[in-house]
Amino acid sequence: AGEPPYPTPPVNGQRLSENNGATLATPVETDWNDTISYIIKNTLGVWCKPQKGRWELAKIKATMGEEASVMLSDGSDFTISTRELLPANTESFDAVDDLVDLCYLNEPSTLHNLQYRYNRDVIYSKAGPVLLAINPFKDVNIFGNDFIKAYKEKTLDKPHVYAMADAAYHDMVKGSGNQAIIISGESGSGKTETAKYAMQYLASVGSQNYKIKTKLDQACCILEAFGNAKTSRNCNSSRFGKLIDINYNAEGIISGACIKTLLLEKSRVSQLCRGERSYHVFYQICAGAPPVLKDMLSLKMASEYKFLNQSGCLKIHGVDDAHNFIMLVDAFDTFGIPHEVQENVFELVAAVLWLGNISFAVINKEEHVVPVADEACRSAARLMGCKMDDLTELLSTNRIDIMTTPLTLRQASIKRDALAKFIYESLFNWLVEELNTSLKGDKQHSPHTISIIDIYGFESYQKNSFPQLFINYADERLQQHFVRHLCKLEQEKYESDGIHWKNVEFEDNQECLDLFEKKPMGLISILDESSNSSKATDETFTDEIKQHLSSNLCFSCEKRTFRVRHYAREVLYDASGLLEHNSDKLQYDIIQLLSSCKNPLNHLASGVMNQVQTTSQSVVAKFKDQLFKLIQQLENSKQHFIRCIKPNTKQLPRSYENDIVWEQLKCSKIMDILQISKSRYPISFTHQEFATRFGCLLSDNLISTDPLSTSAAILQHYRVPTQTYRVGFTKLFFQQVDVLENLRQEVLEGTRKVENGIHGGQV
Ligand code: AD9
Ligand code: MG
Repeated sequence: AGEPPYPTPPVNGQRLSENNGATLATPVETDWNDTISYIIKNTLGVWCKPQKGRWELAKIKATMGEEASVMLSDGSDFTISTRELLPANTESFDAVDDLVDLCYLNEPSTLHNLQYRYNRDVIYSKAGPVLLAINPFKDVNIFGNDFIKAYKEKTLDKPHVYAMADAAYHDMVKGSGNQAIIISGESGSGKTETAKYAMQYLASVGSQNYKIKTKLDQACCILEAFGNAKTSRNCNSSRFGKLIDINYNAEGIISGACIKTLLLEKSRVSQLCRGERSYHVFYQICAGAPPVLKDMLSLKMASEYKFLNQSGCLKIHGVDDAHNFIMLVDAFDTFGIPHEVQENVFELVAAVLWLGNISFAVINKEEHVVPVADEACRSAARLMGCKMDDLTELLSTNRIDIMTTPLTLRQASIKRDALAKFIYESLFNWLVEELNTSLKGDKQHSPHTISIIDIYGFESYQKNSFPQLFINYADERLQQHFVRHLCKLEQEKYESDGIHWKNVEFEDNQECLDLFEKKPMGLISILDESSNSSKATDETFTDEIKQHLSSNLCFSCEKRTFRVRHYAREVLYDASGLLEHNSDKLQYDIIQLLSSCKNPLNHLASGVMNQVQTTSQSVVAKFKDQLFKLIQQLENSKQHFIRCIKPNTKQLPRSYENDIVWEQLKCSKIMDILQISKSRYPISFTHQEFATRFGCLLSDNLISTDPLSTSAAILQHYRVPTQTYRVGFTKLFFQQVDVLENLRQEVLEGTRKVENGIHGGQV
């Protein structure tokens, strides 16, 4: 073997600077002064922060006790405490594919590596078992058929979502059961795009079935039109969570797929924040419906609808809504949805818009109101397929059995919005069912599944309400799953088998999850109970949470607001309106009216109506159940993790902000995962498994009846370097076994003989 391409440092970990904020314990600690001497001797670089600014590379000129005189690349020099220096990797480490391979694993080295790659459009990197994907916010030429082919044929082996999808596929084919690709990251970090690329790969690697491949693409188009919207974080933000199961037959060929969704943010239908938009489909239909359809729906421009024009934002820069409408119809056609049914769908979309335009007139001293009998009311009733009188009555009175009570303006507006939201939600759920019916294959002959999970990402605005609460709770749950798998279980596995292991301390987010989930008094239980109580108000709810949750370290309550310290960041929530959003009880008269409608709406809504009538759970309690089922499905699969990272908050290409990237790496515990991965033994065998598998490498006289003795003989005989494996009570753990596997193959193929006393050389 020749000289290594870089000087070997005296430590395999790195020194921690007190101010770098990460909890990087090193498996082997050595004296920092030794490292400094080593750096000076070999004229290696260090990282420093002149004037607490950004990290810069420097060379140490001299040291005086605890201080060092360093020179920056522009030739300037200054004096700094050696404690504020961090070792830099040599240039030969620039752009390593896996951060684990960095010799020094610290904040500036990690950020430098990712930025070096990002500047060259290399958006994927590995962080041990996790694939990191940094959002390029522009087209990078690394996707499409040629790349799929290259990853399929293994002529490319760089980190890529295709490589991860390929690994999942091959694990499945080789018999390791169901697989799950779990994509997480903040809002706008690129989860949904990444999920589509994963799906693209899985659809082509396991398919001669182009129909399903196209359908999967088109399903995304439909779901995004109805379930995505522009927020201030992301112009195409997913407002529902999704899990797509792709089913394969025994030969590894796609047989069908199934989409499962998590709670749609339906408040967006009637209420928008400044600068945001409602669901894309509304703008698409207003901009792109052909004249005949427009007439049929009495459709106007988006700017004419109150549900759309309230936020002062109707267009997204660079997005052609009219063109996207044509794409949507195309997608419906691919799914074989007949034109009359498509018309029914569009009638409902337009009905929702017209409902939003219904205004009210005061009719008496008590301020009771009735809807104004104008174009809005007429169109809404016509499109829903009900009599205008019935709609007018519904929106001016509450009817329980034979009792009717007139409504005030506020009550009538709430009821109108509830009706619009219910119609839209039913339509969304119905669409998902339609897609599933068409994607369903032969379940009986589909023993394997690869699931791709893409849910909403963490978000925080100036004003945060119910949607942020459930989105951030879901993100918190998924983060725990991520950390549990990659940090906790990994370390427990070694410890329980008696392996000496220097534990990497990491902060998990159990305290925050307890805040939400604790029974009987967690945020979800209190919210659930208050929503079901007729006496509860925003004030009593705030009092309750203050009283019961204040001891939780992640919680603090102010007047009408409360703060939650999420793993990602602290968020200030507005307590008012939470109960109303959460109770989601549909009045019986709304259900009755909808059932009598002529539009196939009554059929579309029936599933949701059944649910409404049979369950008394509040929205968030139902959501928690859905989320738990999803996590359970993940637990029963072999998991592959992708972490998406946004390089800036402005959704801009070619902009990489160190602080923003570091914040995400730190909170998501990527640095801890790296630390664990650096000293990890990913391959394991029980003593018996190892002895049986590699026993063929030993001559008979060296094989013992005790599997551990046989295993030890193999390791000794082939001089497997001791630092590459560990022997536990029940298992042997390895960093890699490629060489033993190759030897075994040669023996099995008869190209190598195992002779008594002759070892195969150092392995
Ligand atoms: V949210 O939690 O649903 O709000 P996501 O899903 O994490 O969010 P999304 O995938 O929608 O983010 O990505 C945001 C935008 O980044 C996309 O609309 C693209 O404009 C951009 N993006 C993301 N990934 C890529 C990519 N691989 N190539 C090019 C990308 N652009
Ligand atoms: Mg998304």
